[in-house]
Amino acid sequence: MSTGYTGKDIQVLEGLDPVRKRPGMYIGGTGKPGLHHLLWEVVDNAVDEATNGYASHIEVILHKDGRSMTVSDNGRGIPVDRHPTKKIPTVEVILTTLHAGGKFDSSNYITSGGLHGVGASVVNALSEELVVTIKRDGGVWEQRYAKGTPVTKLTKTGPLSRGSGTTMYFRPDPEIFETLDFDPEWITDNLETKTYLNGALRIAFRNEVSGERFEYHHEGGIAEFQQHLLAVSGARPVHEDSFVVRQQDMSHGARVEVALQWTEAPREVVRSFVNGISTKDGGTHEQGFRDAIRSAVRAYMDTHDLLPRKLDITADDIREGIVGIINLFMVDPQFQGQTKEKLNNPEIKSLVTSAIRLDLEQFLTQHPTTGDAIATRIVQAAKARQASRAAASSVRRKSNVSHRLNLPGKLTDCASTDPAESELFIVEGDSAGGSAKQGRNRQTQAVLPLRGKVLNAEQATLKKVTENKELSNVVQALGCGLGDSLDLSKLRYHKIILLMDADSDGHHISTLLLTFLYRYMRPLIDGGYVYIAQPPLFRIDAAKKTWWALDEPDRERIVAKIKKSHPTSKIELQRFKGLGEMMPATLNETTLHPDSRRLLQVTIPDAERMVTEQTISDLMGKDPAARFNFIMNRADEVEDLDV
Ligand code: 1YM
Repeated sequence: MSTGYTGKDIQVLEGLDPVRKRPGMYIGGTGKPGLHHLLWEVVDNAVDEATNGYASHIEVILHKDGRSMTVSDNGRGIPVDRHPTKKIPTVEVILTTLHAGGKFDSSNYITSGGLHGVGASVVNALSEELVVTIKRDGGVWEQRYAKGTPVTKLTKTGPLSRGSGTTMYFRPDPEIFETLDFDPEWITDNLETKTYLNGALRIAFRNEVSGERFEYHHEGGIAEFQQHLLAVSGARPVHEDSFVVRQQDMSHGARVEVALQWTEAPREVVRSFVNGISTKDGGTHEQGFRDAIRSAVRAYMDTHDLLPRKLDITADDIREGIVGIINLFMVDPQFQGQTKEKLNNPEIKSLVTSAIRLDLEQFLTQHPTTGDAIATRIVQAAKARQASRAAASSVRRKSNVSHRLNLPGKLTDCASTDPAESELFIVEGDSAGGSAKQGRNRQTQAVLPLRGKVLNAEQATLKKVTENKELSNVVQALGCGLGDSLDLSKLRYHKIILLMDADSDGHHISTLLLTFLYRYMRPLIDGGYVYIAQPPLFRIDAAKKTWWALDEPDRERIVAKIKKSHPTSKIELQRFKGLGEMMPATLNETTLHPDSRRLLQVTIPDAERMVTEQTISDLMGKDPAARFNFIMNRADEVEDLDV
């Protein structure tokens, strides 16, 4: 080896092999979320340095290629001294040893958060190139790596003029990742959240692709964060002052911060964090938080005689409409779940409950106007739930009576009764419905045309929703009921495919339907049953062959290819104005037939889950053509695309 490393060091370097062999084990996957996970690891190390009081500024740069990042902080700098046992610079140990600074125990939990530098070696292993620059110990030090292996020694590149800190440049490895492009929206969202969770921290983000620069600093901390969430949710609060509490003296050296407010919205928004890291799948701290809310509010309502006699109030009623945040700091968090985003320390639940419950009850008692407004809101939720249950069960009755008797008249059903092979195409308009009916496979493909207006489910009550003809046709055709009483085992089709024109009307209807499914039939989306069909917009004929293009860029790409391979041949272009214009056979070949069609599967990836609430509220009622934040996943016959 030209770098002069000994056999002993190579053994250390082999330590990263498992990361490259099974990247999913360390970063959840190799798609877009996995790619961004690399960035979060590096940012978290810099934020840790700030949380520990050593750094105040972090800068993040998305480079011009859109595929490489630099993160720097003004902290102490990763140690560059010789590691006492490994006999190489400490920074090299950090970057080439799995879980340096953390630990990996046999029960398969990765222990991290508050433990410095755990993820840096994973980032290194999965980067085509990584350069670390450290200002510390009187010098500027630099070392380069490729795919986790050092390609230079740690070298002093100059004297230290002033300050200290760590800078890391990395470019994720195309051999590992399916997608390489960083998403500036994901980045800004994540960075801004970090500054809400640490009021003293300043983060600058420079996007060299767009030339933009952002600076984040939120002195108000999680109280300000809660107000921000409230603002983006668009929900109207039912009381003015939020409940904010910082509990410093919990046992086990833990502390917790909470901000909470009730709104009129028919849902609950809770964001939870451990040591400033998002726990999207919740966990014991979130459970403790929920328990505290239930028991404090119940106690308040009890003592003030605010509980109506004939109405039972559930924990869900109590939490309906809350917009809340919990951030827990603790020493040895244990994470669990697919992407290790669920806190699993059992002792935390009651610790959090007892840290918050009394303060919340006291807050309500000291602010009786607020307390009464919240109590009124909760009683209203319980009453609405009772009314909804009645409405939902009437829909369910209708769709259950007999397997087929109660199907909507507009549905053209398939012959098969096996949900696993059955597909429902929800089509816009009767004329497109006609083409689809003729072009489909009668055995497995059913068609439901929608004509009337689809209700915007975002602001409507369940009762209104079930009264909407088009939506109730959808519910009846699917057969599984909706809301709390949805029963997936009764779902009549395992592929529900929205087939709309590729114009803004079609897009609007898709959006309305997806909003409805998200709000009232969410398990269908979570279960991966919902798809969007991709009818072509253009037909291209040349050299006695036919191509289909989804959109203009697709068309240009195909035309360019044809010009190259058939330079003399005449190219004919046809643009479809709508699905109804397409011959049934064409529709079959391009859009319906499983062997040749392209489908987008509608999923909500974890990183998007938290912004989806906002996206949906943002989208509905304002700009129907606004970009959708549902992200589409790859499946066998399925293509990756944002709508
Ligand atoms: C751009 C990313 O990694 N900053 C960073 C990392 C470390 C320190 C400071 C640090 C920590 C400690 C002592 C300590 C790390 N240190 C280690 C290890 N920014 C970035 N800034 N001195 C410096 O925790 O005691 C791992 S990361 F292991 F050496 F302590």
